[in-house]
Amino acid sequence: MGVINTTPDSFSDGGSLYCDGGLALARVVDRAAQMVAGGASLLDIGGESTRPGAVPVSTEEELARVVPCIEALAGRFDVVLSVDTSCGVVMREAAAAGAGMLNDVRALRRETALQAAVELQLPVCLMHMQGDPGSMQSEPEYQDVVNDVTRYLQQRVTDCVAAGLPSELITLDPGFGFGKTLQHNLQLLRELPRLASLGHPLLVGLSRKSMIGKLIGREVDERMPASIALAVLAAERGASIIRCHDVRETVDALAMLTAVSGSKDQ
Ligand code: 7PM
Repeated sequence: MGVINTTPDSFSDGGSLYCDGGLALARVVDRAAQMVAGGASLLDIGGESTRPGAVPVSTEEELARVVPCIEALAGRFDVVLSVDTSCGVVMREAAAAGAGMLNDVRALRRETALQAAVELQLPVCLMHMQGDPGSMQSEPEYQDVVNDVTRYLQQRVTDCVAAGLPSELITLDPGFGFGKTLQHNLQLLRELPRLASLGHPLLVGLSRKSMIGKLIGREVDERMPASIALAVLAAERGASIIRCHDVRETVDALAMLTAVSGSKDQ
């Protein structure tokens, strides 16, 4: 899953999709084409910054960023377009524009988002986050991070299924960096097989995240090798979808894992 972040302050691509103060659709299409050529099968389009300390954007602003991008990409590439949003209105408009998956860092906890997902009957990714983006990185605490995240996600599945979302449509995500210390993130990655045993596909986003900066002191634009290592480690522990910025490099690395863990005659 390639990340297309349409926020002007995107931490890793620093508003590189912008030109003259506005979102440049030609750049979005170029970036998408690059990712598809690199082997992406999903593109995740987000217009709300969920970086730690981020201030919320209005629904209008989110719509203005995301919908034109989805319109520009839909039908152009043979990939599923995922929309990274927690807002039911954005989910509906994105789906109408051609999105085929919903990625919600708030796991459909907003009632309007849950309603939209149930009506749209699209695949969804439910992510764990402790707190909200404004405050999540101030001293996150868990009894046992793997247990707590597992139970949260299990409860969200139960609630979403009860509301009418088929279980087969649900992918789960531990939410690396969302209300977690470095040690929490490492523990979740180490014990990812326990999350995989919930029986839903797992999506992970580790690409360029601050845990890499904390471990090896690299700036965001120097985190690709470490991101790829984390992607391979996550895939080996049961992740099915890798959300990343450097698609071609990550796909190449994952092909090595597939080859080594594949059948004898491969
Ligand atoms: C600043 C900090 C900007 C962090 C953007 C981010 C995930 C996600 C994001 C994830 C799922 C980023 C994040 N991360 N959705 N959206 N899982 N499902 O690194 O880990 O892109 S935003």
